[in-house]
Amino acid sequence: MWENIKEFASTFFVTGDPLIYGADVAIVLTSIAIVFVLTYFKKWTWLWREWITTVDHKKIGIMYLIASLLMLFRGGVDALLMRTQLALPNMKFLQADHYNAVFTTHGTIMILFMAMPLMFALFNLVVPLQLGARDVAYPFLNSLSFWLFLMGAMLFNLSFVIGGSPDAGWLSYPPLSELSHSPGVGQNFYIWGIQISGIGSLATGINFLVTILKMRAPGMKMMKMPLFSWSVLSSSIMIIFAFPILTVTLALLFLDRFLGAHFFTMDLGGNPMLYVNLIWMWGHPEVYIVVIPAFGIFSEVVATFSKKKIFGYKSMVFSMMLISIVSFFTWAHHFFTMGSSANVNVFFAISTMVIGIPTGVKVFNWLFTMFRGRITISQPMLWTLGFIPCFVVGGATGVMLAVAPADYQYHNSYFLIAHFHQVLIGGVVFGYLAGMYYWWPKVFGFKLDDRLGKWAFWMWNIGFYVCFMPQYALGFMGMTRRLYTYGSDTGWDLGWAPLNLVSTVGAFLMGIGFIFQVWQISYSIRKGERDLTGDPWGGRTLEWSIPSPAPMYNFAVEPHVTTDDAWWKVKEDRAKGIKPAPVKLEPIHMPKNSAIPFIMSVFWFIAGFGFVFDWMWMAIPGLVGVAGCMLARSFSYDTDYYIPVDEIERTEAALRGRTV
Ligand code: HEM
Ligand SMILES: [Cu+2]
Repeated sequence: MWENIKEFASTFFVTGDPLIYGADVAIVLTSIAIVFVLTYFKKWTWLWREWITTVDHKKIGIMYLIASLLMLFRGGVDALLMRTQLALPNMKFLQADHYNAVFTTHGTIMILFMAMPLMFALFNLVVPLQLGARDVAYPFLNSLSFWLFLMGAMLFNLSFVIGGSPDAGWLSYPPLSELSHSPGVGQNFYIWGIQISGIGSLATGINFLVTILKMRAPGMKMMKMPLFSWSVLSSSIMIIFAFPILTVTLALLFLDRFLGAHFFTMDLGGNPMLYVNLIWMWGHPEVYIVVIPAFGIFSEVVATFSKKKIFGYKSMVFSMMLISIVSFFTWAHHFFTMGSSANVNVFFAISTMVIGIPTGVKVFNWLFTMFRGRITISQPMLWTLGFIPCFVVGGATGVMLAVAPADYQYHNSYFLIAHFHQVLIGGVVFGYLAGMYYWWPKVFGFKLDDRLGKWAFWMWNIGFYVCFMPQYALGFMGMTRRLYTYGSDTGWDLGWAPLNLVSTVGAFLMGIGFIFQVWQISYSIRKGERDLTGDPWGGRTLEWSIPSPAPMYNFAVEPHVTTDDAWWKVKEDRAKGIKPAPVKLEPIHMPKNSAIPFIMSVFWFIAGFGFVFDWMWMAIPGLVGVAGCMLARSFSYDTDYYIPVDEIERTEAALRGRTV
């Protein structure tokens, strides 16, 4: 009996590495600390009422923001571990199999559990306010999306201490990810972590598509909509078409592993390249899903801080929509070396290069907006200015990679690693950070400290080039990706070591940048400049017309829109002495909180955990619980309420008293 338990525990818990024992201790201590603090300060009901059961888009946005910054930390630590191992030849810091696990979790976490939720954070925090709406179209579904994401992310992260991490790369190619080559549970954690959060992402795409199509303030025609909202529309459409492909692909891989099917095996009619094609049919649109909203953010920031209307609004809209379509026809550029015919490769090479055109149009539009503008270099603008050169070089190296015959040299080399980090960090991370700094005062009611922010920016920006420029050269010098170490012959004779060392220094500079940001946030919570105006930057769009932080119903009266840059117009009218027509307050219709999204996601977690370990006694009750929650939701009719006029009056008086 005792022997059995011991044997089970030794396979169930990951053992043998000091890093992992450290993590075990950290997890236990943090959990105890959280429980203690919540109990000591009697915060359990507050947590449940205000956060866990909330359907308010603003609070859901804040929860996404916190979760994604934590994931940025985890993914960043993974990155530093890898860079430490590669700093010098023959390093003994990480073993080969451990290195495999680390690049796998780094890539997966950064894209799916950092970039995606950070993007959803901004969708939630900004879109309804920009549209003049009171919430998203489906607030209940929105909460469900968040909890599914969080449970999926937790399941994935658990593999670090329980069962073992996945280690077949961030896209989990077969045959490596098949049972024959990865018999452990790591790959199952990968499949279920992503499946569960993927359902949430799909639902978010649907939610924001409908929100943008149906919830805009009266008078806001599509072509009067702010560009960030346009970018969210473009991204949501891509999510809706791309995520089902991911779900099906991972489901088929699961059937291979779970039931011994042969979709992607090497024998009995299976074909691993089928998987590679399918996963990139999702994977390529996925990178545009995360980068297009960054373009939207830059458009808002550039216009606001140049004190000008965005240059080329229509061409901006058109290029975003064009990119979202063309991005579905480029996937094979990830495996030009597969052996398809020259004609096939030519098609994908050209479609890839075509994307450069609308992207270039956007870059010129930003430059023309700044041209002769009254530019203020605030923090959001700083990240935007850092982004432009970085993204342009990243785009140019992307076009180099798109040259199919040349890709036989670049493929899977460090040149590729440098290229995609350039667009992912320079485009996505810089973009979302610009967005975070821009909308932070709207969300929290205070600005983030300027001086610490500048330090953070320069550390990130300089660190970025120091880290990734040498990697282009390393790629040309023959260093391949996913390499866990190199000998002193290549290291010193071929000159890999000095470049790798420089690269590692750059990575740590970015790490210091992140520490500055943590410092900046904790400092500004106490000392940050309060925003009493609701419009600290002189904004142009509707979110700046209401107090910061916004009241729970956002707009006391529905705004009526007549032009683009709707709030700018109101301010111009006011300056001319034109008074807005008096309005009458009416009761506001709001959705009620619900515990079902959280409970349902916990059941998904239980089901997922059961499937990971092949424990049907756990998986089936989990699924039954999910079905039960669906039924409970179907029969709950008490889902909404009205905020009475006197309560709105009181809230507004308090807010305006403080704000005007
Ligand atoms: C913050 C600084 C970052 C550093 C220093 C860094 C470093 C690295 C390193 C050393 C690798 C492994 C290369 C290899 O051995 O093949 C890697 C892979 C990867 N990184 Fe990053 N990274 C950073 C940020 C990011 C971000 C922000 C994203 C995405 C949004 C990202 C996505 C990826 C992906 C997808 C892979 C490929 C994983 C695989 O090969 O399966 N990284 N990164
Ligand atoms: Cu691609």
